[in-house]
Amino acid sequence: DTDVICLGESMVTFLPSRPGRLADVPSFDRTIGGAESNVACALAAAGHRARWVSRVGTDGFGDHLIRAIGAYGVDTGAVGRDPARPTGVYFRTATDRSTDAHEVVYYRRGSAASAMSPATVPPAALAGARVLHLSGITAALSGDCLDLMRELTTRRPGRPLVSFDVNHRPGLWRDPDGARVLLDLARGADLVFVGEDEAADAWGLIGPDAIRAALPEPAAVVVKQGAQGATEYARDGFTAPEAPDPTAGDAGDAGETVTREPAPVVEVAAPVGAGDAFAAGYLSALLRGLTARDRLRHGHLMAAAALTVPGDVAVPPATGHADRLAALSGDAWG
Ligand code: KDG
Repeated sequence: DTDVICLGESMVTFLPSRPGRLADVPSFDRTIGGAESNVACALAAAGHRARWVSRVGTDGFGDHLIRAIGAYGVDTGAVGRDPARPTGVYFRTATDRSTDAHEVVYYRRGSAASAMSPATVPPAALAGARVLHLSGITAALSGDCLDLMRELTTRRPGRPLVSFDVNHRPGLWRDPDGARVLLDLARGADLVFVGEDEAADAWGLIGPDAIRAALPEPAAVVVKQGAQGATEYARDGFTAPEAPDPTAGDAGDAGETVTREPAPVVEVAAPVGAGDAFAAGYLSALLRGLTARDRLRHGHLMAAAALTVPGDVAVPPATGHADRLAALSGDAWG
């Protein structure tokens, strides 16, 4: 058994040796990326039992991903190998400090992970967790992957708490209705993470209240508002149960609490991976039964760790240290 299962494609990631456009960068350093395994790595580093479920090729890049993600303490035993398809790869440039922009190119069409489906991911790989963490990236990879996402976000008794980070990547979607698909998938989750700007771009929803109004089904919705902080809408009694709850999905008449927490001010090295780190910090606090304020603060602390390094994954502050930072008074939090 495990605390959290994170399902999604991971890629060998190439970061530039120096700033500049992709056309000009002379060499790249290899690291790892992949929204869901980034979450798994941060959770494992924070002391939780995390399993990453995916598929990779039988190539050396697949070996590297399994080894590097496993080195964080993540259980990689359920990762499938596909001799007929390659492991995904992506390159990106450094973040331009004046525009906050970077270039990304993916080499992942037809990858091993794009063949994930209800048939190729065994049910045993997805069993025995308190939380199943998914993201909208998977839904954009292929029709098979979308089928799997629809199945995993279908409400049924006894399923784990389903956490869904919208992660709208317009460049990955071939379906012009991708944004609408993401809204449908989010409605089937128990916990949704979405950026305020992301919701405006994808769905035309302006502000946290409008986002919650469009997503009434999940027990909790967390709207990330960049440097301003985050807002959580949580149905009373929202927790990650130790064992699957046979009544899960039954909203009943529970009330709702809205919690806003500012984010600490940090010097940003690269924004990539900050959303994943936020989700990991939030989930870590949720698994530990902490309050709404502390869930958001642990999200902000892990995001700060990721924002201040150039790569996609950051080693988070040790749990005791993070608890002391989260307990600082409101003034310190801005
Ligand atoms: O959130 C960070 C991820 O976007 C990055 O690690 C790569 O998974 C990735 C993607 O599909 O963009």
